[in-house]
Amino acid sequence: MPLQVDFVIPVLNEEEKLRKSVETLCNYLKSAINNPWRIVIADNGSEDGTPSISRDLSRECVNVTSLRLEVRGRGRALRQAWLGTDADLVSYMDVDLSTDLSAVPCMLKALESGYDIAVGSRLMKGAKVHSRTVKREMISRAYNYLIKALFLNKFTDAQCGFKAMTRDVAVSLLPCVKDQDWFFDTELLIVAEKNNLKIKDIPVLWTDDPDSRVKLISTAWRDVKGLLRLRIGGIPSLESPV
Ligand SMILES: Nc1nc2c(ncn2[C@@H]2O[C@H](COP(=O)(O)OP(=O)(O)O)[C@@H](O)[C@H]2O)c(=O)[nH]1
Ligand SMILES: [Mg+2]
Repeated sequence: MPLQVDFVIPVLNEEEKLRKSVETLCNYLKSAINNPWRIVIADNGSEDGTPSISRDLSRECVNVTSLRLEVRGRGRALRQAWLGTDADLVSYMDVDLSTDLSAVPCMLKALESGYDIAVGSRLMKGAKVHSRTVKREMISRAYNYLIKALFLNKFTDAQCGFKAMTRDVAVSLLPCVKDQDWFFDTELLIVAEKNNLKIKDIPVLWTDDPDSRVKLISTAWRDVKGLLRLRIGGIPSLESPV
């Protein structure tokens, strides 16, 4: 029996891209995978037409649903979406579809063959990155070096907007992940690796979208504070190991 998979798209004020991206993803999934699937649009805090486009899309397509939280934070939205489903596998991708969708079958294969988590990587051998500014590239490389220096981890790209795991892993891992915002991804991977979960790095084809919700300076500062919190405060052990 093929595993049921949720593709969560976190969105904040994405009225311009949302419809096209969901339609592109729908068409891709219909032809590329055999698993039963759902797209979950996870919005928190949008103040533009995003909520009404989400509602329209979920009325038009049986495979699309949406959820809305009032408090912002991408990690918060992903947590809610991943814990509120009965799908076997949960994942997310950014609405700009910067990660080429050819990573989807690789991700499913990894999870179906026993990995706990599959992560897109722009920094490993085999990955290709288009249109990324030198500034973003340098910040990304420096950040991932810093993580490696502090935690001696093996995963190569903490922040790629493409990740997936089994729901059982999400249920046991997420209570140990405190951040509700951009550091959520990094914290999740550090806690997972230190608890010996099997992480599959997948090299992706990434086409950068310069339209970004990230405030670089404040986000970088919060990331560094998050890393120090884990380094000094320690990494929690999963209460209910997978
Ligand atoms: N639900 C939710 N999604 C968010 C929030 N902030 C950003 N996003 C989404 O996260 C994804 C990545 O954002 P983006 O601006 O492309 O990040 P970048 O590619 O790193 O510059 C997009 O789908 C955004 O709409 C938030 O507070 N809540
Ligand atoms: Mg983006």
